[in-house]
Amino acid sequence: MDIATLRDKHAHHWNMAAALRVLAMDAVQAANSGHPGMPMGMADVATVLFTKHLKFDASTPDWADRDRFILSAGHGSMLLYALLHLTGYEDMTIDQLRNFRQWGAITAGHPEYGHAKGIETTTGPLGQGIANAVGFAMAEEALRARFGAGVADHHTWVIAGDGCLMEGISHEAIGLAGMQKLSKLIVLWDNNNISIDGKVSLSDITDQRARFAAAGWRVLACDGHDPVEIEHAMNEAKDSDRPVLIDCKTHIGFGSPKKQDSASAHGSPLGPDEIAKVREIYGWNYPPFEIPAEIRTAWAEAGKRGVAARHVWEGNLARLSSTKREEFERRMAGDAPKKLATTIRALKKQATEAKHKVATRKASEMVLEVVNPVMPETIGGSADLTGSNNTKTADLGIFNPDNRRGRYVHYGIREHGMAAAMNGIALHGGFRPYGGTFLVFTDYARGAVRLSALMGIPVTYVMTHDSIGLGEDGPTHQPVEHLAMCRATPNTYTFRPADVVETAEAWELALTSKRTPSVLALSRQNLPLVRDKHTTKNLSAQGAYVLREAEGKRKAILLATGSEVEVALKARDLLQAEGIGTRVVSVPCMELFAAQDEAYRKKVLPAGPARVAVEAAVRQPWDRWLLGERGREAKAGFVGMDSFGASAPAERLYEEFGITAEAVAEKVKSLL
Ligand SMILES: Cc1ncc(C[n+]2csc(CCOP(=O)(O)OP(=O)(O)O)c2C)c(N)n1
Repeated sequence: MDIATLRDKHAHHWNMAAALRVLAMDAVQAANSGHPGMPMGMADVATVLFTKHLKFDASTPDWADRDRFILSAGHGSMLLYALLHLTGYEDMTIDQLRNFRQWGAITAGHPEYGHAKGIETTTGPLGQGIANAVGFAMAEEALRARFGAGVADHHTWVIAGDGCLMEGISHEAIGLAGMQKLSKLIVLWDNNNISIDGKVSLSDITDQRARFAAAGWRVLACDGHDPVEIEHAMNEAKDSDRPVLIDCKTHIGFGSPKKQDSASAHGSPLGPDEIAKVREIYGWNYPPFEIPAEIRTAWAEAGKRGVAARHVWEGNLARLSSTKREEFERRMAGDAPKKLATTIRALKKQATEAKHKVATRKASEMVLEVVNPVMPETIGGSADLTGSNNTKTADLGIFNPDNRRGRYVHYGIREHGMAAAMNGIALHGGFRPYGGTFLVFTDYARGAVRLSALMGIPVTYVMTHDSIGLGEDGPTHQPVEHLAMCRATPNTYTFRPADVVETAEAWELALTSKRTPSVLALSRQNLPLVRDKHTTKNLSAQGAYVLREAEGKRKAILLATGSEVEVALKARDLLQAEGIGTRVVSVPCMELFAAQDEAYRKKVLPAGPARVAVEAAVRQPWDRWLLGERGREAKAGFVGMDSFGASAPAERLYEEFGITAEAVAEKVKSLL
């Protein structure tokens, strides 16, 4: 539909949509940076969605049963900010729009979760939003199954562009959503055939409709500028038994004489002359950031459409039994149940007595066996490595279209999709997702893992087979740089527990974290229990602690994590036998150790003794603990990996790569 017809036949709709377009165009111009083309292209779709379909109440952005709106095409952030502003989200003031992309403004270049109400997830890295949405829709299904449609019954709407659909992660996401029959997930595809380099056909000829259909989606289409067609498609989409793609045919930079349908509309300001022309074409005679009262009122009305539904919902929630309501509220708040601490303590005590010698992946399963029954909000899963990651416990049941009460997800071989879906589940609220793969495939999940950290959401990554200790699968499967990568990521706890006790402590910390994701790096091979004295206190919470004190004068400190704590303890025996007093420090989590006060860190790592760290991975993250923190280069050494691993039995690999007690003891002696 062209602009003249729209203005003629759908004047009211046109003006409402024009308000979005102009705000986007003007804010990008004011910032002298940003992406006007996408908001100008999708304004009609967004207007129909927000005025007719989206269930929300701008006065109560946290209403648990609101529809979720996810702008997967995050570069079009001004579309979202304009919608939030016009519908009356309190924090999204006109000044925030004026300050688009400026220091301190909540209107960041790309929508950032936590900056403004109504931003459900951080988007910008293309494909993440659509993959998060799968998690949102899964969480909605699971919450409804547990608490009933009276308190959980909402849709997840996504705007995704050609870029989102071209990204590999979208394939993982749509495959998972199709299999899961997530009928309340609706993706609005901004099909404008333009990306940054030019026409999409420069790089892609995929039949997207066929691709979605092949994955089990329902596919609808509309003219993305015709409000009647859009509304019709949305009505139909809400009545589907499968997830729905609506192919919205649009024009990027709609109405810009020079830039419409071209890549030049994508990511730079239109310029004052072009903006003046667009204003004329739109019939918009108001200065920048001024919205006429009538249109402002109509948008504010849209922001209140959901008030009645919210009241009904509040009544429904109030009518739940008090136990169920409190459980709902606890879970939405992300608070761990009181029983968690006692459960972990009991397991630690029992493990200390039983002296279990198990792989930490097995230890993790032992923890989950006792935790999952007392934490009904956990949703576990694995990217097709369930039997290796030990992520499934007896009580969970499988989450699938026939069993929405199931709490275990077979994510398939989709590490990136799994991580992004877990972000969505966590963001939705009511659940604590954890999911497993091999540590080496942290790479494959990386885009979404980084966003867990950036958003500050407590997803738990169960990353097993954490070193050359996995043995015969060889260097393709043996991580060496991955611990460094996880530790280099801000706001991420990288745990590498040494035994059952530390594994239980790491899980406790992961499951009580509110704003930090956790990576649990777990061994394939069996490890002895090194924490032989029971403490109710969670020692791993300090990040590092003295596991064995030196006998006699302390001449050396060994630092180790995970499977190499055993190596360090053996090295200590060798050194002590020669009269070299040696302390062993276990370092299950460097980030938590770094967060301790100076006095504690000094107690664990005093100046003076030689320091040797041992970890079957690259040295990079260790330098602070070896050279900094009162350490000295002349008295510091590292025993670990400086190359990729190899395919052989684990014991042979440890010998060949020189990660042995003897090598550690020699290193210490060379430093004394
Ligand atoms: C993972 C990722 N790769 C690259 C980019 C850079 N980028 C931002 S938008 C864009 C093109 C997107 O095209 P499309 O989705 O069609 O958006 P439109 O041009 O229609 O606004 C690219 C490559 C990104 N944001 N994320």
